[in-house]
Amino acid sequence: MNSLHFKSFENFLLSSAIELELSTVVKDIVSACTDISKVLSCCTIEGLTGAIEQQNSSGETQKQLDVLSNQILKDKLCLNKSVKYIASEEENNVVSASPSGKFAVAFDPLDGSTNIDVNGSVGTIFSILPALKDGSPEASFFQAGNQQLCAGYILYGPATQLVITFGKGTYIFTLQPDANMFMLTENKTSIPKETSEFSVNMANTRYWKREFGNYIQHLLDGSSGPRQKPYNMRWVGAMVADIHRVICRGGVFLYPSDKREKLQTGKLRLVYEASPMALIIENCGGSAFNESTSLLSVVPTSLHQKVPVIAGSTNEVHTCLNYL
Ligand code: AFP
Repeated sequence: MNSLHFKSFENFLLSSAIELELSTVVKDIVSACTDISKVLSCCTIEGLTGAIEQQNSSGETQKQLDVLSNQILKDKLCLNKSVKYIASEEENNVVSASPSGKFAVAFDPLDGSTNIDVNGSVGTIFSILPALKDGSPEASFFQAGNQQLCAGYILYGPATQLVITFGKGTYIFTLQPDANMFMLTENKTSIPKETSEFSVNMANTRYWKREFGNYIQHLLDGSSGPRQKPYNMRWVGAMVADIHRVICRGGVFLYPSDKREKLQTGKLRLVYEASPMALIIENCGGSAFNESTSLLSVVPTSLHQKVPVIAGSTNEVHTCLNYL
């Protein structure tokens, strides 16, 4: 790639007139993620793959790289005077940063970290909200997704890419490793409304509720079934990678609630996974729902709350919702 042809992330922030303080926070997140990307590229050689004897807020076994990525982001953001609160998948409670800060930052430092051991794609997801003046530290994160000032993710794949929205449009930047800079490679204005590709963990079939099972069965029935066309299926197992594919070429990403006790309200976390992804998807013309309402209107009631996610190509999302 000849970086001279592309606008740098810094120039994009300037030309889009993003407020200075917000810009500094976003730049710190992106800089931390550039560091995470370097750590990931040499993690096998440095022996950093594998789990540690510790569980995160959701009771999942943490990987060494979950903990390290969390620390890299936390260290960077705690030094930024504009950040008041930090919430992370890897922290049980809100971390208080700068008392005079204006922003509350939530993140999943390493989404899909079970892919690490097989050199598969992983990502970082983040959300920036206005920090509330009053109330508990948690209260700042108990705002509906439509209050987010910025949301984004970094995909650590063959190329490292940043996908970001400030509430008007969704932009894709690609890391130019030699220059250590993210360059604007796409202004993503739309996700196709129709699709013939779905993304779901089929191994959960036996746990699904009947209506959701019927919907998937009709996709599998292909041309001879009620949907009258063949559908393809893709599942990376890292939300960032699966959603990125949906953003690039359309599709529907599905993580429903199911009959298992731990998945009665879904698997994905609202504050730092579903909500930011919903803002990104809606800003390039897609739709993002739980099983009944727009994810952006859901007000969290706990920091690590889980929600079902049905997101992607608008017409397919609504067809799925009709079944439910
Ligand atoms: P990990 O971070 O534990 O790998 O979980 C990833 C994730 O939260 C999300 O990124 C995936 O979409 C989903 O879980 C995959 O879940 P399955 O285990 O059902 O494949």
